[in-house]
Amino acid sequence: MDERIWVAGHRGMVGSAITRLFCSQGRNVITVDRSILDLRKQDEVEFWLRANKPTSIVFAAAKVGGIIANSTYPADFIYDNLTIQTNVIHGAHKAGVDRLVFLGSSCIYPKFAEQPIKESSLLTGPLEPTNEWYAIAKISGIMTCQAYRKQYGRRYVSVMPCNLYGPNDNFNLETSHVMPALMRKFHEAKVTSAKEVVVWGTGAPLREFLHVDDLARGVVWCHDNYDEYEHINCGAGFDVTIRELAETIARVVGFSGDIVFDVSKPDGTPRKIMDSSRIRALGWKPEISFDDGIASTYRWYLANIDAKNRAA
Ligand code: GFB
Repeated sequence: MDERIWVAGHRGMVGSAITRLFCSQGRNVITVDRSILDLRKQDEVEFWLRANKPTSIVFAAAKVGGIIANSTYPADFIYDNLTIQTNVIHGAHKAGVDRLVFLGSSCIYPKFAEQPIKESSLLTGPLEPTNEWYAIAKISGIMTCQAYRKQYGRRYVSVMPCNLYGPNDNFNLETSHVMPALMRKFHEAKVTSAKEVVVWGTGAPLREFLHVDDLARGVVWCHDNYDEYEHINCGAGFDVTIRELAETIARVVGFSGDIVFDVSKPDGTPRKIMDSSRIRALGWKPEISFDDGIASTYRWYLANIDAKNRAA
């Protein structure tokens, strides 16, 4: 049978990286725009699946956002994510699609999980309150895949990435994650000769950052080879404090003013580095260094976001 891989969420940072990689391998990816198919509409999803007959699905469609977006819009985060993932996973089963890769997030793990966090830490303690609605939706996604595997023998698997960054990220300061937010803040401070940049929280939390092209290689590998009940971690293997991240971005961007911490903003979870030894034992490892990844993402930002803003 000819391969037809549906990458759901192909316009996002993760989905676009996975689509690029599949296409570079000469593989047949099918996509559908949000304006054509609203994944929150069950009937439409099931109709589209019957009509387009993918042979496999990579589920990279999600309502995502940074720490403030997650805690400000909890209803959107839990409703959108639960609805779209349930429609796609259940619809895939009904349409006879036997293979699906579900993408989650390291925020599924308990706030005070033992570090580095093993896959087996799932559901062993309370979640981080700033993103528990998103986390509950993603945990439900893992278990939905497991349910269809257990009851129907479907080869549905789940991959958990750490914090990601790269081309096609969201650079909106209200809703973005920390990496694109700081890149934009430092860049704008440089071009306006501002004296300081405000960074949220204390600067003490640790985060594990992986370039999205490295994640894409892990996801494509799992699509082709991973077929286990348990979800699998996919992380960079090191973490940095938010202060170190801010200093690195300031250096790459060329901002030499002050970095000020706004402690009225939340820190979120203190640390969430994952134990990715299982996927490493299977042969995957990151290839893009932290400094190179930040530098190339900043070049992408200049060429795509800053250039667009200046033209507007
Ligand atoms: O990336 P981020 O929003 O999400 O924030 P999480 C990471 C850390 O960076 C927090 C700090 O301690 C923030 O307070 N930070 C500093 C900033 N300055 C900024 C800024 O200008 N913008 C942002 N956004 N943060 C998310 C979850 O948690 O991680 C999601 O909310 C998801 O559910 C995602 O799991 C990967 O790492 O705290």
